[in-house]
Amino acid sequence: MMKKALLLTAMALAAACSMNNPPDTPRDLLIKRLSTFSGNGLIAYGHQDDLFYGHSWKVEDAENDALERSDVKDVCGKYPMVMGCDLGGIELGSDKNLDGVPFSLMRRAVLAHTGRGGIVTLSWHPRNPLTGGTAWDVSSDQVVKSILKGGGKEAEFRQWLQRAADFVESIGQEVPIIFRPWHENIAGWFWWGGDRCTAEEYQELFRCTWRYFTEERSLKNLLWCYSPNGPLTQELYMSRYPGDDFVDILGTDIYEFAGDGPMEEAGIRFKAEVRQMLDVLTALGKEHGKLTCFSETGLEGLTDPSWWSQTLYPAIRDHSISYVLTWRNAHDNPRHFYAPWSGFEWAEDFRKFTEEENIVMLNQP
Ligand code: BMA
Repeated sequence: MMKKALLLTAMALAAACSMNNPPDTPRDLLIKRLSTFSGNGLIAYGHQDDLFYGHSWKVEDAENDALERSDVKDVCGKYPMVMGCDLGGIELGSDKNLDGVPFSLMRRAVLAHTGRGGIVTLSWHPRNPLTGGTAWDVSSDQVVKSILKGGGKEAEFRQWLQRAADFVESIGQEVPIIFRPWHENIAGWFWWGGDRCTAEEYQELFRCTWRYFTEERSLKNLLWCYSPNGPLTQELYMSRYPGDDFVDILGTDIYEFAGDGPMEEAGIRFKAEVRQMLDVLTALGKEHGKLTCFSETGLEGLTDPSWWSQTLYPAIRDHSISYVLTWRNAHDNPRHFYAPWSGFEWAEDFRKFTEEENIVMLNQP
């Protein structure tokens, strides 16, 4: 515990002492912070939608709630260092995201979490711009093509980008954010994934999103994360990579699925997949000078009593990833959760995980 505390103090001092250089931008500071984590073998823990709702509660008053509740904090006394949020729905001008989170609440929670010293990452499950279906509507392989230059749906898609950028802008440029659009793109479950578009179309989608936010809207507070589903070989991982100019963090999403088979085997398989994929990310991170992270993971319903100590932790502990994020605890589906909650019978295993020497939580008094 001492080692982690000393390191974090040294980081704060180092930031305060770099006085003769041009001031670091919020983006620079977040890059440095994440690099200090990974450079020192520390891994920040993250949880999706942490402040909006939990296993059996949700924020009712979006405008006034103090945003102090968190399933993670209920269990271990600390907030996760990283909070994930999802923009899905913003593209239609909706006031709530696809999981019912008001965007006004999201904005307040991003400010509350970063105000406490936490880090925020945004994903985006936009609807299908061609069919009007959800992000999971993969009925057409013309969708990405249709929203690129000359594709017919270009103007409409520009408005979607505009609405997403308006929201990011409304948070404020002083708040650095990890933005992770067009994720899990090697698999075929999203309209931007797999063979629903060509590699060139995917790359252009990522790049035009980057150009719109960075150049047209001058949103310089974003760190861009590329996060295909894993596990993948290095070759496959890079097969749709948009390029070093458009990416700051190499991530990956891998979940454990037990299905009907034995839990132990699923855990062994997951550990092997994660280690292999994180080895690939570490090598690519070095080669391309990029940060790395384990952008999404989890075991739905935490059906393995020792998942954190026997599966997740051993799989990640020797890898220099800046953070690991487990998915959301739905308030309206008792089986859809990825972090423990107050009263969960195996919460102690998670508590132990958060107390590991190299796992970083948010030390909020
Ligand atoms: C999925 C599930 C869905 C949710 C979506 C976006 O993995 O959790 O219920 O709508 O993520 O958050």
